[in-house]
Amino acid sequence: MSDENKDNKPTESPEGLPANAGRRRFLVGSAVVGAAGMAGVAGVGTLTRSEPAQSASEGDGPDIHVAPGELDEYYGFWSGGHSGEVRIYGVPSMREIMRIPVFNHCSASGWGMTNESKRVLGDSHRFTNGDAHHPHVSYTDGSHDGRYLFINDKANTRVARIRLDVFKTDKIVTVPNAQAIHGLRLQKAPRTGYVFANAEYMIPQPNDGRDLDDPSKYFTLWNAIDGDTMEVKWQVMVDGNLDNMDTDYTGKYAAATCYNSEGGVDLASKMRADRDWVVVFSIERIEQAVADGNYTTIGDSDVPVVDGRKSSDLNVTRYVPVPKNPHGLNTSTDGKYFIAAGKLSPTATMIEIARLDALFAGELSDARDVVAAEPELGLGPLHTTYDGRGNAYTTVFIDSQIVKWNMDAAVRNYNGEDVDYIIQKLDVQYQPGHNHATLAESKDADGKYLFSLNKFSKDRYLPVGPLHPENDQMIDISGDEMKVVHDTPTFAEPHDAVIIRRDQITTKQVWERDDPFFAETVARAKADGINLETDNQVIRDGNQVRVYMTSVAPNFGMPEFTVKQGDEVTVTITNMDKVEDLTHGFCVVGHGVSMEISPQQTSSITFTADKPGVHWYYCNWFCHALHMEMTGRMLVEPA
Ligand code: CUK
Ligand code: CUA
Ligand code: CA
Repeated sequence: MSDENKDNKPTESPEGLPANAGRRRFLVGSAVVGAAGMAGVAGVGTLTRSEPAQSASEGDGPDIHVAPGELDEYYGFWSGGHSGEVRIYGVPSMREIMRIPVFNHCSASGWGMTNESKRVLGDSHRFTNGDAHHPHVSYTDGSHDGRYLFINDKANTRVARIRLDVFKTDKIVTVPNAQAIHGLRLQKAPRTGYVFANAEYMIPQPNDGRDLDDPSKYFTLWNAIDGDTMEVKWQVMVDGNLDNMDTDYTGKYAAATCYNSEGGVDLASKMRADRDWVVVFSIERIEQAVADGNYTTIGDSDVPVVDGRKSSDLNVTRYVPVPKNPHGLNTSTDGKYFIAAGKLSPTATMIEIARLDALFAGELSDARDVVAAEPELGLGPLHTTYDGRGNAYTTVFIDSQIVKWNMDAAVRNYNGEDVDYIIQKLDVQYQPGHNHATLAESKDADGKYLFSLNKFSKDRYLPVGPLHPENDQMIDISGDEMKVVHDTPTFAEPHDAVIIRRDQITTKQVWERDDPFFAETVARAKADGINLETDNQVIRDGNQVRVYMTSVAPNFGMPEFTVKQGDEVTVTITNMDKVEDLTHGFCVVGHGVSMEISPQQTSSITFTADKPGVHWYYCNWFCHALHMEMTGRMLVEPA
């Protein structure tokens, strides 16, 4: 580690000039003021900062340029935060390849408008917002298997599954008896398996108007969803709330942070205790309790609820005290540790997974005996990632740095050896939340690139008014020293990302006609006696009118159709083009109707023809030299 970095002094640019000294000092200073509320309450004292030691334009990083026409090495899945979507980047180019609408509605693809997407959204279709934080790719034996991506919705308490063969959301479940799904992780072995989801907020149970202002009666739940069926299998009652979580590499244990052991409902009371906890879940003990009928249910829900509170004698959980208001929890890729970041404590707590059997068996006198080390890292530790070479990288929000540290050295230091575990502290711009290194949520961590998902971008981009993008910085970690090599602005607001090798995903470039995504629509057509691949026909069923047509560039199968004012019209279109990348669209002017119809896909959309007259429809994905001419008329006869 270089001394400049250790002392956090400015480095000089090659020309011998301090890098943007005055301007940066001012802006970094203001970022710290923003964070100072947290620092102040945490009692960590006044902060002083110098300008960043390194910026992207300095130094000689690796060649991260991916030439036009070349493909990236990795897929990066970025959560879209309260945009409700997922974004796909190529890594290392950071070219945004695709957006997948999940909890949001999408004007381009018709997500939230088409019947196929409404079936996925179910009852929660009425919400047009979501808050997606934690994307995770399914596993087999601790490696990503590229089947699915799962992601939480904090805003409306949902969990979604995205198929990685077609990059479409195919299931969304609303978790009952819960409010705000935050931490979400997957069973890593033998496979996914379970999707575990933390419900963050404590509520009366059932939340039907009872105990409104009696927080002592509130509690929250840790939830297990079957990744194959997307059904909620069981829930576990806990003390305190639940923030982030992770699972081990054997399928036996999971652990979640709790920042509100106090059960507070206002800010001050959530910070009263010096220690909160990490709650450790024994998956086999929970399954056993469910199998033995040792559960209750809550309200209208029939999901088994197992008591995992401290007072329970079922022994399905253990509460490990850790310093004040912990946040991120990340399993080291060697499978040895759950590492909880301290947030209001400058430490991270390493919980040794090998000691958990003894903890559950009651062989340890103190739950703290599972702590292997508690290295001091800096101010505001939030999340940790790994390089697969024994090093951990923790974001420190208030210090605005990535701290690279060695896990073995931290354990030796904790055991009294005089050994330094901090390897390097790198300034990032500015105030990082999650960080994520390539393959670092699997046993295949390759220690190549690390992303720091910074909450503030300040001066890093051309100004665009009061609302700023976030700044996701790519850091080369392949060598001894971390180097910032690229900045990517992102819109509201990636919390987390997952990066896997491109060979771990196999996609279909053209839909298969028997794909379950539109199976119900196909079945409906069949019941109407329609062959979707050849027929262009209008079926009237009372005031419900079903319009079936094909599309082949640059033609819709029907250049016009006639309905009556007030009819409920369902237009079903099958794109008979087989050529890769030949997507059509269908948009009816003035009716809020828009949808994607990719090659060999069947898409349908339902709307009311409430205005008499001529209403043009057109293809809205550019498909052909005569794309503009790919139109038709809906003739609406007055009632
Ligand atoms: S997170 Cu959800 S508040 Cu640190 Cu995983 Cu950003
Ligand atoms: Cu079909 Cu544009
Ligand atoms: Ca607390």
